[in-house]
Amino acid sequence: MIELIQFPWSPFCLVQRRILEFSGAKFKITNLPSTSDRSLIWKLTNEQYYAVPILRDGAKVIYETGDDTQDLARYLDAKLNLDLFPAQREGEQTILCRYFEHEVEALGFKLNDIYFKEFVTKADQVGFIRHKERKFGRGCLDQWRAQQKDLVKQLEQKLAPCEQMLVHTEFLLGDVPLFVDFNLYGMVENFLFSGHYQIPKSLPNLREWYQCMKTIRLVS
Ligand SMILES: N[C@@H](CCC(=O)N[C@@H](CS)C(=O)NCC(=O)O)C(=O)O
Repeated sequence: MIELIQFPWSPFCLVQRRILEFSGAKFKITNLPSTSDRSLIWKLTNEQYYAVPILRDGAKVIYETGDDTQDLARYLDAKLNLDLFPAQREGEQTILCRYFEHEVEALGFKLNDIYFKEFVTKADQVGFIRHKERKFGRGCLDQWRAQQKDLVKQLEQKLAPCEQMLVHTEFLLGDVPLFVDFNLYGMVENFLFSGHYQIPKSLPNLREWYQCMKTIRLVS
């Protein structure tokens, strides 16, 4: 059985989880014991990788080989016949995913992280704060909390082009879901993870798309 090794709130993990659910395949989720304990991933990848998510499928272990690769999604796509990466949409998907994983993600995770005490265990909170502050500077979580309204506004603006696309089609690139839809879904789901936010009212088509993406299943 395929195993997804992850954190529940991670945008990149939420992408893979939704693809697995969509596929209807049986899979197992393993959450790492703490945000700073990457020893399971380190061991499984022969000391090549420590980020989440990774996949284990029997003897195979799949991890991202580059910053903007989609090795996990492509593995699931091929294995489970999902058709999420049609050749003729490859360029558009690459461009859009970079936007989602960088511009959208950068706002969504900050807005979720400010509520970290509600989803990170007490024992793990110091590790979580240290991890954030080492990358974003001392007091970053307090700064994001103070900037919350502005960050939501910025996110709304970043999502506006997706709203424009979804006025015309049910999914981002047409009438079937492609990898871009799952990719954006993961970023949006991370933003919503704390339960303190909603998709802005100015984005009604995105709201509708999100509800659909949350439950959509492959019909084979
Ligand atoms: N491009 C990678 C990004 C993965 C990533 O950035 N994961 C984060 C958690 S959301 C992580 O584990 N970063 C390394 C760390 O926290 O030390 C993917 O799509 O999986």
